[in-house]
Amino acid sequence: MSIVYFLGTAVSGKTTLTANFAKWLLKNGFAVSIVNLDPGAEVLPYKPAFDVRTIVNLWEIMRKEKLGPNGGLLRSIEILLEKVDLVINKMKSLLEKSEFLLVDTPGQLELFAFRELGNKIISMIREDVSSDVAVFLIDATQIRKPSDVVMGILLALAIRFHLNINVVSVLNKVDLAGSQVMRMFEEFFSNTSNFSKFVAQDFGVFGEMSSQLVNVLKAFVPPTRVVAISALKNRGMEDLFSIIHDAICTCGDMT
Ligand SMILES: Nc1nc2c(ncn2[C@@H]2O[C@H](COP(=O)(O)OP(=O)(O)OP(=O)(O)O)[C@@H](O)[C@H]2O)c(=O)[nH]1
Ligand SMILES: [Mg+2]
Repeated sequence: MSIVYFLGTAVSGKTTLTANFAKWLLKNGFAVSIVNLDPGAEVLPYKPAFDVRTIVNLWEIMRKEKLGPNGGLLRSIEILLEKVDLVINKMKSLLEKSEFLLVDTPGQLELFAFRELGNKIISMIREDVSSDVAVFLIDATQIRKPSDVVMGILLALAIRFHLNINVVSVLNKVDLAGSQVMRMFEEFFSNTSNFSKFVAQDFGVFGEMSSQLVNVLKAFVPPTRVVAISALKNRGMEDLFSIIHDAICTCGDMT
């Protein structure tokens, strides 16, 4: 069985993609379960087999501890960390039922990607699964200039380092973005020296630094393609499956 974590900045489409990719997998004959790790989720477009909201209730925490939404979420993540064994046991109980376990993560990227909880969950469950991968969603509507591409790839790399997991980057909401956004990503991977010159113009005083950053990133980011999808319109699901498949096949068997 393989486990796929969906990560991304706030509102990048994690929950929509979790729901629609699960439907796509089911339609293609795979057994799938979904886990919701977002204590702040309201209405979910899927039925989770395990939902952290059964362990922490954000609204109750906000009320009891007199916290706003951000403080409440942070506190919820701390409570989940204290109860991480329970979370892991619940997740492990689903492993035998599914070929794929899809994990929807909290809205704010840092809560899962850069704090202890994400790291702990991934490492504790890893011994029981044949492979795992993180899908990092980049919101295409937020990419306006080449330096935004650099920032997206930098974030993907930071996630890989912090969570110690193979990361595949996916450009979501392409139904709302112009084709030049995808072209900028392609250029980064296929013609780095050109991209590096391009980004230097874009950044003004930071030009030199950012173009050097492109070369550093290129050295550490595995040569891959960025898949363009629309989670909402169900576009690019085959490509997404293929890139996930490639990523997890490098770690062993697929199921
Ligand atoms: N047009 C378009 N809208 C999308 C797409 N994916 C998600 N959305 C919309 O973006 C908004 C946020 O989607 P979610 O799936 O809730 O995103 P999320 O990353 O889970 O959001 P948080 O967990 O709240 O951070 C919703 O209104 C979705 O309908 C897409 O591919 N195209
Ligand atoms: Mg969500």
